[in-house]
Amino acid sequence: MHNDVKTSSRRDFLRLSVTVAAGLTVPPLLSGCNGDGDNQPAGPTETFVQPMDIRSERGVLDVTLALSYLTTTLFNPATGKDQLVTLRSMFGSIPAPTLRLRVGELLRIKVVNNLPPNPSDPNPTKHLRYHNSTNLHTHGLHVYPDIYPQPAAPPYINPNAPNLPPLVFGDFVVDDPEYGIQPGQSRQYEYRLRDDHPPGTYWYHPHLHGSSAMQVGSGMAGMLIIEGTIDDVPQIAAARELVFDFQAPIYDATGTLETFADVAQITNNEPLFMINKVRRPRIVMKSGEVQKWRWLNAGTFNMLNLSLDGHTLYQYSHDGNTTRTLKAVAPLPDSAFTPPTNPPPNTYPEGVVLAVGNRTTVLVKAGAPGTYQLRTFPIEIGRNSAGVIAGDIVAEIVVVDGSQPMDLPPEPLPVSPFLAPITDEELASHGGLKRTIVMRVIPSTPPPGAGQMPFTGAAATPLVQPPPGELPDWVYQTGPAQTQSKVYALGSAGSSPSTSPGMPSTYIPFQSSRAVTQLVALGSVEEWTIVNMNNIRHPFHIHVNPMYIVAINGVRLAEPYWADTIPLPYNNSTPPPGYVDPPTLTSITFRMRFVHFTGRYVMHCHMLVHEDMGMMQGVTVV
Ligand SMILES: [Cu+2]
Repeated sequence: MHNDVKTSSRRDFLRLSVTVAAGLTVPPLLSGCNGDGDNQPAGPTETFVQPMDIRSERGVLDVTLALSYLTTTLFNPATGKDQLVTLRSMFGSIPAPTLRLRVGELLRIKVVNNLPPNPSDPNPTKHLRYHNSTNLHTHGLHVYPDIYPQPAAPPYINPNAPNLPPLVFGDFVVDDPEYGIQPGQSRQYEYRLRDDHPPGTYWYHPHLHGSSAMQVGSGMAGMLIIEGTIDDVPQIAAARELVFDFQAPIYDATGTLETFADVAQITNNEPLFMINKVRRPRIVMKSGEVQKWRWLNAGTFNMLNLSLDGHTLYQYSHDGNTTRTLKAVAPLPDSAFTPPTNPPPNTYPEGVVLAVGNRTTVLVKAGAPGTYQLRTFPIEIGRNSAGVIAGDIVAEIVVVDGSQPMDLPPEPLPVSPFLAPITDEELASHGGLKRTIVMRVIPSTPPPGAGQMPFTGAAATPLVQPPPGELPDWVYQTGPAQTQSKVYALGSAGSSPSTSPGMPSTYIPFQSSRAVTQLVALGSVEEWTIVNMNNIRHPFHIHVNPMYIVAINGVRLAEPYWADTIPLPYNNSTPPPGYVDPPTLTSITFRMRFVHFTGRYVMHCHMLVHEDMGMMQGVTVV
């Protein structure tokens, strides 16, 4: 299925001193070739470019990801011109390469941090000073989250220290920012995929608290594809596969990204998306051809609401979780692309919606010859018109004459037994444990506590105040008004039964060692409700174990589904005078099985600026 290795490009990569003990496939600039011959008549030129593709060999994908600055050109939507930028990259590439392996295989990634030393940064918020320290997260994977041999104690993070045994890291992100992979250091990660791991579209990116927005906003992200039985379905195997890394790199007028203020100010103002570093690429298809498109929102803030003119999208996987049936998503009407100036809320039609961090896989069957736009339609990310993300054309599809129509796959599609529904009976048989967690942004001045709406959904719990003299460590103070002097809190608000062990009951921002941590027993099955007290759609993400979404705003879903990231509904009510919180609450409710792995991991808002400012909690499974 994959294109031949392009040897000249391979030499280019080797010049980057990158070790690749695996199959490296570099698709050439594709020119409408879908495998049925090279003798293409002259036609429209395809400008869609696939990321580098590194595949496992003999059951192992062993790769070294060197981190370095990359000087390259990017299309600047603000000026309409290409601009020279110098941004942080993984593997000398934006986006980072696609890593591809199969269910049951071993993934080994050595991160070598060749970035220059952390600059001396006067930011009063300490954890926001480590722009060039890093770590790695494999988003969506159900893998061991801790360190081998575990549990390693601080300073567990320095594998280069000569008097420490070599450590091997699982999907471990609970670093104190001071002890991440510092410039000049390296770290070995190892992820063993179980045989029942759901095959699908995942991704990887840095996750060091305080620098994740700057690094992902710089372009440090790549797709991670786990292949399995779904990919063996003949009609899916026959479809040409395109990888779409939607990214919106952030940089200042000089083409660099060197202060947290530059990412903090993108709230509601993120640059426009590109696909694999190309602005509005053109894809050429043949009429009747079926293609498989893997989509990843690797931005830092904005949502995507995707629809292809004149074509139904057949979605069969969300966040790597396949479904038994194809979900047909009809094209949205042109009229919805330019909404009225002051629309009432909740009137935006939805295509395929991807919050930051979400992935989806769709099949598309090319219709009649012609030119079609792949668009992201306007979508509300918060209350009132200021919270609407504008529509945009993200790619152009040119359909040419074709003589060999292809088929969509028959249903049902194969689904891993790992994704069996979590029933009421299963939850009850494990004790019916429930927890409530709150996402909430609160001003730190006037003093915390002033003007906060009481939390009425469960036992009221106060925001834990910063210790005397430590406010600067907790709260981002120096940046744009929309983000400064606020506490970004992920708090706890009770449990059922109220005696649930391991349930803290405080609002406290993630501050390294001070983070609230949910203690969970291995093998337990629980139901959690995440409450949103703000009027923005915080996307909630939890590591290691996927969520089985059963209710939104307390209303049971007719068709529960699996996800690892979900944008919460926003509050549409206006805060009363003197208050910052709306009087109503929104929520999602999901169930999880805490199976197979003990260890330390996190849950957080995937608006990475919010995460870096503290909207995160720990989870420890014992
Ligand atoms: Cu958020």
